[in-house]
Amino acid sequence: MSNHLFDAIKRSVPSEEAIFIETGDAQYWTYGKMLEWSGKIAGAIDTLGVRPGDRVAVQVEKSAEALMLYLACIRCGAVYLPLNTAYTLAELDYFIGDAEPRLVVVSPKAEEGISTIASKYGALIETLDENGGGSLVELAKDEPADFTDSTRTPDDLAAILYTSGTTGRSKGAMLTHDNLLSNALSLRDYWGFTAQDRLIHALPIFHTHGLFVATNVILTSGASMFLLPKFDPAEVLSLMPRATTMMGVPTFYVRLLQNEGLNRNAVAGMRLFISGSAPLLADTHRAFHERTGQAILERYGMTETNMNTSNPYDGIRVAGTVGFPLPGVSVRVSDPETGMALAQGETGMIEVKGPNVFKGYWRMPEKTKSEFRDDGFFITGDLGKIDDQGYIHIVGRGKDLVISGGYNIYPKEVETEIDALPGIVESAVIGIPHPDFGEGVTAVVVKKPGSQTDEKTILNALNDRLARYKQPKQIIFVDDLPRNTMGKVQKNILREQYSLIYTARANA
Ligand code: MCA
Ligand code: AMP
Repeated sequence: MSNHLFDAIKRSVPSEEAIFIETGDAQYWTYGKMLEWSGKIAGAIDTLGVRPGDRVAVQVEKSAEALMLYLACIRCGAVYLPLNTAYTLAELDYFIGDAEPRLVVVSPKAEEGISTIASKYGALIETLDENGGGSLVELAKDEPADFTDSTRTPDDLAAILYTSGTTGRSKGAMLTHDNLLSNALSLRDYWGFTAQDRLIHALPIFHTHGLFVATNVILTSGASMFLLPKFDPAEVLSLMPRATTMMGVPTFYVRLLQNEGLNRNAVAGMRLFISGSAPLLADTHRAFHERTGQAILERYGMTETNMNTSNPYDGIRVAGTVGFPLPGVSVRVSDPETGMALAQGETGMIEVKGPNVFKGYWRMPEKTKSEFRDDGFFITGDLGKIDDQGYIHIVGRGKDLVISGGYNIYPKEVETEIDALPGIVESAVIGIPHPDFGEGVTAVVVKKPGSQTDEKTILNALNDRLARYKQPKQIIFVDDLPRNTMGKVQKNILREQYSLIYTARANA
């Protein structure tokens, strides 16, 4: 009897008394308490009737208890399905309908709205609040702490994470126990994590970065983390003297640089700053180095693949690159059309293969097949090259995707919503350089003649349909969209034409 991921976590526990989590209100979670509460919650889920392989969908605020719920699912064999807290009811309806979870866990304040959706798809509903209360915790209190973990092989599913699709429909990426464990162990060793590390954890816990990269690396190192509800530069700076490492999206570093408290002294005890989820501008890398003497380590991953490449821990971290393939991961660059491997230095499609790569998209075998080459390499949709030193550069995206503050937005999804509004002919959604979020979601819209629709009307209509971070930061009205001879909208022309709108606004 073994549970592939949780057995490895148990083997990494330094002692029952060692600290795993410190929350902002100076509450401590020891590793012993982690074992006890993940076991109790696993018991509660099991008593509710959740069986191995059943999905448990979770949309809750960040808390230590929420991480216990993730671990409880791993222990009882359920498939953990985290959902962004910004998702609207319309978005949740799709995810719950598609994944058909046995149980949905939500914040008490969202229970009323979501319960209709849960009952529509035959799911049970329980609550968990940001202070560690809620009906699920009440159930867990009556459960014994010594839960017998369910047997899970390396190939069994541990989680499904939804990523939006270029054609509109979101796809559930199926991640196995070994996808998560192999990547966590690899990152732990590559980045030199030990039980002495204390990570500043200010990321959300419903995406790969904050959930798997941060949490699983800490757990498999027997280390500890400061679990913060959100990113607040002043709070992060105040914790640095007691921390050793931080993981963040580029916006974290941009915002830290705006704080005068960031200097060599403030980071003296920090051994590593890691960035990922979106391109870190070389300027940000240089400015951070100048101010602190520390070179941010940039790495590259995807929901479907966990982490693929990383700049070296020992060695030169080159700004504007994502480093080398992680041990055990193969990366190649191919011709996007033919799939033929390209020579070193040439730009093409980045493809990856390794134990980190997901099992496929939930109930989408055709889609899964079309995104893999016959020899098992996954086609990332990212365009890049490998330089003569072996460093990988991401130079663009073959997929129509905007990344804003580390969140992905698929233009097609936003365009579909805008185009359905009265008075609209069509729209093109693009990402434009944004000083804070890296890229700002921008909609270029053509109205019907005589239509009174304005920016406010469109944004109000999107409020119930799309999570806030997906909504355009600006809407530009035009008479028509530029098209090529095939009739395809030329987004590159729009991106160029409006490239300065956010920087101009910031400098005004
Ligand atoms: C918040 N807003 C945003 C974003 N976040 N708008 C666009 N993009 C965003 N990322 C909206 C808010 O709803 C609000 O809207 C307004 O912007 C200002 O909010 P603010 O308070 O400034 O935002 P915040 O709460 O400080 O959040 C910014 C943030 C956050 C800290 C950058 O977005 C964040 O934590 N991002 C990390 C995302 C992440 O973990 N990605 C990893 C995905 P209004 O005022 O109009 O209401 S995993 C991944 O990508 C792969 C696998 C990988 O490689 O890691
Ligand atoms: P997600 O769908 O959230 O998993 O986002 C994955 C995408 O984020 C990748 O396919 C890349 O386009 C992008 N990404 C992640 N890390 C980096 C990075 N360090 N540099 C550039 N793009 C990145």
